[in-house]
Amino acid sequence: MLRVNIITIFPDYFREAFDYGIVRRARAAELVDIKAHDLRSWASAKHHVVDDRPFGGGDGMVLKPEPIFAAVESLAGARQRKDVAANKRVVLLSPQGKPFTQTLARELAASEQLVLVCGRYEGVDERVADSLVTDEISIGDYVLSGGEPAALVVVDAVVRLIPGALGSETSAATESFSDGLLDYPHYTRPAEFEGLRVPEILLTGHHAEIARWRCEAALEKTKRNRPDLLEK
Ligand code: 9D3
Repeated sequence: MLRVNIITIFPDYFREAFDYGIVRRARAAELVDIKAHDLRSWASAKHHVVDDRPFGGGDGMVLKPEPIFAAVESLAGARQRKDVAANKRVVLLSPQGKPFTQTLARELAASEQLVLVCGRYEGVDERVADSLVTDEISIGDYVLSGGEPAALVVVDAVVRLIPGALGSETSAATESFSDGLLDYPHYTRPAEFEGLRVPEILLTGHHAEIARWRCEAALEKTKRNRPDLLEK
């Protein structure tokens, strides 16, 4: 059973987020347990302050290290200090992270315990990334308001890779990105919709020719939308 603990100042953001589709099924089958925790419950009891002004000056606020260290230590046991060997990964979602990829998702899915730390404000005290976190991850080159939407993305991509999470009809290994191309185009009935026709070859039942058409169509689509994938 993979244990996923999310540390956030907005635990309610995750209400219902894991109650749909494959993630819901994986939770029901006890393949994964997912909990979101309020960072403020590890802040000093007085005012539950989790942020402070940046040393050196500048705009905005920075998440303080103490509540994050306390939260991770209470959820994942004693200080990991990059203890990948124990099969625990402590992930910081941050715009400065390494790109999240299917390869990284597979690695995380092979762990026993994941702690996801969601950043907010201008950032997180760098001692968290330096001394607590095993993986600092970004989900792409665009600006989010915080790490929470990125945590949703990571959990979704990881959970569906847990053995048994996908139905027997699909295997994660045969999906798009596994062969480095985008998926081929899909069609269903009606064969003509407002004058838009489904490619004739798909209606013929010539399986070898259909496979060939799909291969070429996938290549065309990849050229158009993701030429970077072809250069590799
Ligand atoms: C407007 C503030 N920016 C100053 C240049 C820095 C900044 C800080 C914090 C920008 C975004 C954020 C919040 N984003 C995340 O925590 C985040 C994120 C993202 O923004 N893009 C892609 N992946 C991720 S993972 C976490």
